[in-house]
Amino acid sequence: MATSIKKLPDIEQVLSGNGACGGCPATMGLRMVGKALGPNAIMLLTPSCSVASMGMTPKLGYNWPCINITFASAGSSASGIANAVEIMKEKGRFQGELPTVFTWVGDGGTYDIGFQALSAAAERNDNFIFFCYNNEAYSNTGVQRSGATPRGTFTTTTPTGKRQPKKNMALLMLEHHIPYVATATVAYPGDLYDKVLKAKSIPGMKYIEILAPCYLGWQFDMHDTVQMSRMAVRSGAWLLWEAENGKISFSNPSASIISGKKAAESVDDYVMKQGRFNRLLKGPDAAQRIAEIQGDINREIAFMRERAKIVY
Ligand SMILES: Cc1ncc(C[n+]2csc(CCOP(=O)(O)OP(=O)(O)O)c2C)c(N)n1
Ligand code: SF4
Ligand SMILES: [Mg+2]
Repeated sequence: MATSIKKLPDIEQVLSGNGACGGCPATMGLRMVGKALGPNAIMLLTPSCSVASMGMTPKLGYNWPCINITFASAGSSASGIANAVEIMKEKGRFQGELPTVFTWVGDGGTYDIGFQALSAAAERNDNFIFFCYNNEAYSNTGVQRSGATPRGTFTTTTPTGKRQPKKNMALLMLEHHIPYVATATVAYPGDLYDKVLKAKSIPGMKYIEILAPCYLGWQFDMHDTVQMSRMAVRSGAWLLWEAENGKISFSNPSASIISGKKAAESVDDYVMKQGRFNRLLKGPDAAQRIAEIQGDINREIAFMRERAKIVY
């Protein structure tokens, strides 16, 4: 069972007064990550909402040493820092416990622009945690489509709805044979906390992706962030899973959906609550568009159910 929200440590690494929107899911997710990582960590960020939100030294909104790097280089920069601290320790220039090196990167910086460096770092099994907070678009620059944007979504670069399904990025990372991969989302903070705590204790490359429903891009009321996150999981549009040394397991409610104990909720309510979908669902092809979105979800559930049976 996941750690109860009431049992999470009081420590706050995300400080009040930062520049994020109210109800920002990236900031909520980072707050949980901070509770698990604690202060002894080094953070690397690519251009994104989380960089725009963090402010400038000496008034940083995040209570870690933070390094802003180029969009394409999260994987290689984190590899460099992780190796540097280990070498400093070996040479006696660093005392005490090694800091956890982690990246905090959006879906644009993960699925698209930073994929090459991320893939290379994973193949080398370098020792850091790569966090992708996935708000399913390039939000900071006004909501353009990314490889994480689901089919049927309105963005400024898909004004008639994205025609392609999203990638299964976490699964792609698993196929790099790294020791730990997990998905999470802000409506299940204990699940996220436990996964980060576990990742922190595992040497080598870890990949954790957090679904981050963004009111601006998804077009819902900002106080509904957690509800959207919960609806994504209950409809099966986002599956909660982890893989330790290649073995996949699901956490609830996804575990019940995968085992067939509980049916996923219909995607209609989830879709109709979001302007990014429902503004395109007024025409005569609405039923077909919803069926396409539901079809993508059903296919992913069926695929992950079978994929979880394979361990290698
Ligand atoms: C090479 C490069 N291309 C484009 C940009 C402009 N840019 C800054 S933030 C951003 C969006 C980032 O999207 P994502 O990684 O998903 O993070 P989010 O904004 O959604 O938090 C873009 C395109 C840039 N800084 N560098
Ligand atoms: S646009 Fe979305 S992800 Fe960006 S700061 Fe606002 S709520 Fe957060
Ligand atoms: Mg994004």
